[in-house]
Amino acid sequence: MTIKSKHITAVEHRIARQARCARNRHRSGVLWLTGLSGSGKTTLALGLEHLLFNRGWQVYVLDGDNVRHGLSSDLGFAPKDRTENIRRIGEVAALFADAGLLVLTAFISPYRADRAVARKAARGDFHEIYLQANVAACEERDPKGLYAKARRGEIPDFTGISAPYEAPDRSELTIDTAATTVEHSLAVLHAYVERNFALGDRPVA
Ligand code: ADX
Repeated sequence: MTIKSKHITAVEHRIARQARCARNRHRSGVLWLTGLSGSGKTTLALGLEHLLFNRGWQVYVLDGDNVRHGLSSDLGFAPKDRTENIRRIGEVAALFADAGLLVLTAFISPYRADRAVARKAARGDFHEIYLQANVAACEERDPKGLYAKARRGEIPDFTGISAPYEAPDRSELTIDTAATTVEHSLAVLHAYVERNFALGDRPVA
C-alpha cells in the first residue's frame, strides 16, 4: 500500500498485544468469513459472537450491510468500490485484533486479491473461512429477496448473478453451509476457535 502523507512516524504502544491477549486469555486475530450473499456469513458470525461472548471472550462482528451504513457509506458494488471496502475492513479488523479482540468479519469479499490484502493487513493472524454454498442454494434461500431482484435486472453487479465470486484457494477452513445445519456449522467454527485462539484455562460458562 502506498502512503500519501509525508513526515509521519509510527509510535510504539506501551501495552503489548501479548499482554492484552494474556488478560483476555485468548489470542486475538481475524476470522474472515467469505461467501455469497445468503451463504450464512452474518448468521454464523453473530451466532459465534454470542456464544464466545457468553464464555468471556472479547469478540466483535464487522458485517457488510452494517459497515456500508457508516464507514463504507460512500461505496457501491463496482469492483473498485468492493476493493476499497475490503481494504478498509481489513485495516479496521487488524486494529481490533491489535487491541486484543477476536474479530469476526462477514463480507462477501468476492475477489481473491482483496482478501489477500486483508490477510496481509492482519500480519499473519488471519483465518479465511469459506462458506461454500453455491448460487442455487443461496438463491433458494434468498433471505432478503435480492436474488429475485437481481434476476429481474433491478440490482446491477449482483454477486453470483451479474458479478463474479472468486472462491478461496487457500482458506483455513471450508464449511458447506448448503449441506449442513446452522448448529453444526457453529459447532465446527467454535471448535476451530478453541483450537486456534484459546489460551490457558478458561472459566466454564
Ligand atoms: S463486498 O462485495 O464489498 O464484500 P459486502 O459484504 O460489503 O460486499 O455487502 C454485501 C451485502 O450488500 C449483501 O449481503 C447484500 O445484502 C447487499 N447488496 C446490495 N447490492 C449488492 C450487490 N450488487 N452485490 C452483492 N451484494 C449486494
